[in-house]
Amino acid sequence: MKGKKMLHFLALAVLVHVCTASSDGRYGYSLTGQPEKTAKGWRLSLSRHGPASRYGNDLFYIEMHVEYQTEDRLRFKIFDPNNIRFEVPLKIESPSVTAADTNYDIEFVNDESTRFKIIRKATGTVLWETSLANLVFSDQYLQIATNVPSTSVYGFGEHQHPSFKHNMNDVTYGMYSRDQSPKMYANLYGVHPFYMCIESDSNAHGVLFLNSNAQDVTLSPEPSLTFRTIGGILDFYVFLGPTPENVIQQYTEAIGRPHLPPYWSLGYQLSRWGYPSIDVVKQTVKRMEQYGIPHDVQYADIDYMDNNLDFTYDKDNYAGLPEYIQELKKDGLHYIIILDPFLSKDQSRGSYQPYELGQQLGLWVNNSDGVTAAVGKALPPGESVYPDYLNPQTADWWTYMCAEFHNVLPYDGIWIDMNEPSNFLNGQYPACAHNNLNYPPYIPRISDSSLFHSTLCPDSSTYLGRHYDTHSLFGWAEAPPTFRAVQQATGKRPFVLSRSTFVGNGKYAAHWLGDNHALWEDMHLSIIGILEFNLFGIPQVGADICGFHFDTDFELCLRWTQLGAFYPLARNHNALGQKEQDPGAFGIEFATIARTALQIRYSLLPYLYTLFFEAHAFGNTVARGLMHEFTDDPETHGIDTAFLWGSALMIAPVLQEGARSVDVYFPDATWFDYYTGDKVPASSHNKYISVHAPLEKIPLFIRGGYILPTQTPATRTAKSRLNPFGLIVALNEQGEASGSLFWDDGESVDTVTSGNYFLAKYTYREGHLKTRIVNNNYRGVDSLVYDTVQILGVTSRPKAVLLNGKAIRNDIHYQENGKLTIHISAPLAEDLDITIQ
Ligand code: MIG
Repeated sequence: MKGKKMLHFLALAVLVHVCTASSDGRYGYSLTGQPEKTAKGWRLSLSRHGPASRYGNDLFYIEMHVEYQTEDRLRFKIFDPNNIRFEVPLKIESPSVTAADTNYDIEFVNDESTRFKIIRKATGTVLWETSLANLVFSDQYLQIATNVPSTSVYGFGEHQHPSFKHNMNDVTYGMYSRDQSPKMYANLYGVHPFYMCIESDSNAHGVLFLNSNAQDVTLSPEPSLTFRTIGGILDFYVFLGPTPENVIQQYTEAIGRPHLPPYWSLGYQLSRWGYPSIDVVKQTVKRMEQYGIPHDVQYADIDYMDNNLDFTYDKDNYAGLPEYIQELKKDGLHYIIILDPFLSKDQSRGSYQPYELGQQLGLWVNNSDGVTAAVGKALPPGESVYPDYLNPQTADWWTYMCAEFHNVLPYDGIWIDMNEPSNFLNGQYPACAHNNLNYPPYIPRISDSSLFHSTLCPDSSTYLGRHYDTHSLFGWAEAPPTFRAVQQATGKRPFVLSRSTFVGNGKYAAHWLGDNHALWEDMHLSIIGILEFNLFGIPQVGADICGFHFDTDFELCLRWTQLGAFYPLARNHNALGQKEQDPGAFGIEFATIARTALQIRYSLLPYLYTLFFEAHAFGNTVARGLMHEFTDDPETHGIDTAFLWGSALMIAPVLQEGARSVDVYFPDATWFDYYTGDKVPASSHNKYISVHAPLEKIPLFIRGGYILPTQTPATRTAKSRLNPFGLIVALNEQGEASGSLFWDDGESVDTVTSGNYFLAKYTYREGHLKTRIVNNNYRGVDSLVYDTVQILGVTSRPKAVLLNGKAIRNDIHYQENGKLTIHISAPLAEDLDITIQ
């Protein structure tokens, strides 16, 4: 800054430094005039220097608006003040005035490189530093680069990443929604241009690049990130954390908090593409029952349809399906049907009403003429059209069609597939024209280097503009009307499972990681995908348990079932032509082990459900990496072979064939073996310790300091929900623990906003376990009881145990490892007070 004059602007405790020396940058942009104060922050005018980029149509004047949206959220957008360019139609609420007491400062340094910095006030760490001299803003190529304060960078999606913590060695990831089986580095089904970075002093921040155009990002060792997109504007949101959980809370506050899933959807879900008939479905369901394996959801893939046509069912192979669904419901099961977005326009079969209606109303994605429907080829016979879900009328029609279909098949939830959107042709008929939308000057690092491979032509027209801009929003826009349809049709809390997702979809949909392979490697990679979608605000996520493509095998499927029992979304699914892989398919040994793993899941569902409540209400993650909780231990930054449910349960699955032990890293905390209650010795902390993992066991550890609500499992959540509750009280070194339980009817709409729930907080200190009932507005708790309290880490055999002041005599069991089990019968709806003397 030597020899340069600096101006300080003081606005509501917000500091903007501007050096006013004239810029002689040879390219890029520099500041013209002074930053102008606005109600929300600052406005800066930028003008271009030097030669144009090689992509043509560079803008001479652009504007940058900085908005101090909240004390932890800063937005800056760089756009064309003279022409409207596409902006993602996601509403992010922000106050109309600048936030006071922000945790960030911004700084402009107007030297040759015109740098723009975002600084964490508390530490001075520069979170974002970009040189406007390197900025490119042409019509179809926008590029901005920033230094990042460390190499602990996570996120960006959707891809199959080799590790949770990114390799920063000049790796480029493309983002453009695409129907493609997960393969390393490729752009996949959804688009999430969001990353989180752990700074070197363990603070964390997150950044959203709100842009839906085809784009890529390069991660380089400086460390730095370079964003390139081929449309829209440069619109960034920075979230200050400072903990990883805070980052995701702030991120989901902006983009929309995840919905509260129906309780039953946390149960075990079974699916398969290729149940040849309803009889095979029936046999499979029966087999689950015979083995007593927990099972809450049965899926219908396209097999149920008549000729792969939406809103029909196969009256031959699936004769009696409506009645069978009713039977399943009586038995406490739930049924989810798949729907594809494309509608066959093939008239040879006679009138197909869903198409006719949409055609009359003109609801499709159109060709570039804006009038005639874009026609592709997909699963149904003949040619297909694509509903333009961005059109509110299309959304209404879809909601109507889905809700009407509930009168035919009384489904409980809808699975929306192929919504990238997928097309078996590369572009629609007759072919994509040679123009700068279909063949832009720069194609980001995406598969086949094509914007229309397996989808529609970018110059197609949609309600909000060109498919070029809205392509990756197709599935995003399909989720809300599907969500509304399920709610309308069932009158209950909806469940929607979507393949293509975009920023903010967690409000409406769960996600599965797509067409993985029955390979050990894919099992490991699934953990990374699950942790990433928790960062993206879509915590209800899972991978196809046992693998989709390829035949699975006994050991892989068994280990995967154990791991899958701890996916937030636990769904077994496989591809047409593969051998059956439901947990009953491999005989009694498999079934017994699978049952044990799933019974553990079911016993922990009250804890899992409470985590989903916290995700919904506060934006927490459900499944999280160890680095969320042990951020200042750099060893945890790279761990993606183990993960946590919330703060308190570590899952350390076997990920290798033949392995009968797992090397588990124990960050510095108190840990208890879930199975025995044995305390992990302090000498094992901050180290990898080999843990015994025979075939029948997945290693699980409970973290001291936490109280987890449990419930006696059953084969359906409808039943387990009525069973007695338990508490696992895992003490830390101070002999303390805390936790909570959220409970409601599990299926009504908006129980949280209407307050119709029960919420209890538990604390344990100085030998007292106490509850505080924070909310008591769900009368379903009145018939529920606690029957067990397990306390882990008790230092000596207690002399007496009192329940609400009265000594309990017989029902106490103390083990030398410090595990105390107390059997009680106490109402859930009343304060529980247990004293250990
Ligand atoms: O062209 O509905 O990812 O889960 O089983 C395949 C059949 C279409 C792709 C989905 C997969 C599903 C399959 N679908």
